Amino acid sequence: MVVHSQSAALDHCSLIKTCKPTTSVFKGIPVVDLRDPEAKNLIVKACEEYGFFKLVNHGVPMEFFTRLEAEALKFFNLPQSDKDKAGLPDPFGYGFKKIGSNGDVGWVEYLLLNTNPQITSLKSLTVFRETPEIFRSAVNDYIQAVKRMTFEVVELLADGLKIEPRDALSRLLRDEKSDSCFRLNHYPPCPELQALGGRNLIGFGEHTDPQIISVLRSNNTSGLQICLRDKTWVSVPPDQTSFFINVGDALQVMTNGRLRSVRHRVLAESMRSRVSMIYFGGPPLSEKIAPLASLMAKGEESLYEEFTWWEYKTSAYKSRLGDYRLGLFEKK
Ligand code: GA4
Repeated sequence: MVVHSQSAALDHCSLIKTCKPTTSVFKGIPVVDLRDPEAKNLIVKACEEYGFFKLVNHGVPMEFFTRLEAEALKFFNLPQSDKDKAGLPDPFGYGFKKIGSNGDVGWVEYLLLNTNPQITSLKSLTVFRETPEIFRSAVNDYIQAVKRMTFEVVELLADGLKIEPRDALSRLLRDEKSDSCFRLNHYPPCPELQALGGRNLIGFGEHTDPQIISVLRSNNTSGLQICLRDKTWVSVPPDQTSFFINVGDALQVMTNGRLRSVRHRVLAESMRSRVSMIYFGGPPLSEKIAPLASLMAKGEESLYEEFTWWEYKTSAYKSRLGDYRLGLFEKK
């Protein structure tokens, strides 16, 4: 996404929403140290209060981040015509401004990849010409390490919530048919933002993630915001060494609303480019998504109609980004 002139850039921006700048950098993001003996309780508390937390001491080597970030930038810095050869994200490939298939747009370009099986056949890799292997191994190493760490996190969460068996969540992510995906986002700087009267350009509009859990790592740029329970938007201070973890819609249902998926969005920066990498851990398509029996109090009823992940995903992919997608599945 190379910006040629101010007017061209503003043309580009014209469909993309802006919002008032939010000044509040939130100091209260819960931080969980994966090696803390109390981690399981802290994860539960963070997920209950915010549906979101920062994970430190996670054991994934920084080298995996920097290698993948460099590879991602190599791709995003290719000429637009080369990137376009990578194939549209239907569902996996390269996307430029368009998000989903229902008219949502953002100041973002991205690669969307399947995590099962390993990244082997993605058409977009051919644009790397002589270096597809380097990209492939950077993605695979990163995903493998992040998955392993995520399994541990959801097992701690299950422990903390006293879910039985302990692998009730992690087995869904470990399953070779798990419908998980991976996204590399690039939010180019938008210097012309100043011309928009100090407003912020929406990089990725507000939404919740449909899956069980999402694990994000970004470079040191700000932009990520979460919506607190009182509906205020707050900025998450960036930390390129840590992960940010989101509760997704499926986990909300599996905990019968005890944990809530967090609404979040990304604002573009005017001077620096943001790169983020997100693993979305989802269950197999055929899996029934319903409250886990061990979490239900005596006589408690599910807040949701029963559905499979395939049904939910199909419905989600027909929705607009900002929709409250679980609404369709709530019991009346
Ligand atoms: C949000 C979480 C993931 O990025 C994603 C997104 C997907 C897409 O970009 O194609 C969706 C969005 C996400 C939710 C609603 C639908 C589908 C765009 C959109 C408008 C890959 C996912 O699984 O759902």
